[in-house]
Amino acid sequence: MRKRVTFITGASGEVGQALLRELSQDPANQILTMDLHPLPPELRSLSTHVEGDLLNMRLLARLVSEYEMDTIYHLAALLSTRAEIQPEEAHQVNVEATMALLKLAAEESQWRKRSVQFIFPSSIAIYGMPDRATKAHFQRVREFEWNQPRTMYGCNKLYCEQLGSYFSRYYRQLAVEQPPTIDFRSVRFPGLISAVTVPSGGTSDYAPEMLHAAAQGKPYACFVREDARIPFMVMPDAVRSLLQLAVAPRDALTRQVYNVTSFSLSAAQVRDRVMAAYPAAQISFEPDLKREAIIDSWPADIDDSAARMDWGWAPEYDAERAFQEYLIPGIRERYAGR
Ligand code: AKB
Repeated sequence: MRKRVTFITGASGEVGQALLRELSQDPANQILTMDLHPLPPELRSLSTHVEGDLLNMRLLARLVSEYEMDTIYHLAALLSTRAEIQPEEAHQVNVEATMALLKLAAEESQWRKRSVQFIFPSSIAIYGMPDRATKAHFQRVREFEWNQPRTMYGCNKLYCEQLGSYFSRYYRQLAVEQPPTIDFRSVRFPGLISAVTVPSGGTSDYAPEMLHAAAQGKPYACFVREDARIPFMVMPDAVRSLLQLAVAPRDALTRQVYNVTSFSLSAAQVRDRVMAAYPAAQISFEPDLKREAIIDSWPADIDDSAARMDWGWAPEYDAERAFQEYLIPGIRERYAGR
């Protein structure tokens, strides 16, 4: 008898760790996690963890023989800056591994005659504003607008949204007997900020980096100009959006991919909030024009009204609460005594 589990890929990453903490609050959840890296020691008791590569088909086959996956949270990805440095590897991780998992989920759904749920975090990187004037003009972008990414990561995420949708509606559409399809659902995240973990390889990383550097008394040179602006969300809201979308009644969903967001801040506004908490922080602006151009191609804000309407999405933390009640106290605790 196979063990029924919720499967989290990329579990050692920022979202993975936060999601694992949250899902494991319910002892009824049996959780299987996978990542190239081990989990941090404090999370090791919360799941059965497999250290390995999603592109290792023999390993995936072994996991399917041992576990029945009800829900897959497929979080493993190479983020936007790293994907520009290693585009082929990014394609393998971001696209080929997603394809392998979607196929696995479809075969599982067919075998057990019940949909496997597939939850996929996408990103504001799927948008591509052509220039700063356009970005200033079209402030809040809807799901179907400006879908012309300028990064490998953005292309990968946009394609995988489509692939997920294909696997949930048309996979093996010419077969005599139509297999049950997967239940694919996706959120497009803005830049994420956690009080507990520090990101790596993303382009929105300047905001969390600024904050974590200030908390450690380290100087920080921000790699975008002061007026560069994108939307952000704190990690507890990001995790809540994934969990809330997963339990939404299927017939309430009018789309498969939803924008979710919380607040939009310029880099200078992030600096001001950090300085209010850490007045001695040394923050300068030394733009890296190539990374800054990526930020300029992402919208200043996104419209998440479809998520609000269909499944009651609303962030708990606006900018004020995010900094005052989550980020600053959480970061103080994280670095206390160091
Ligand atoms: C990145 O910067 O690549 C990510 C993202 C916005 O998806 N944080």
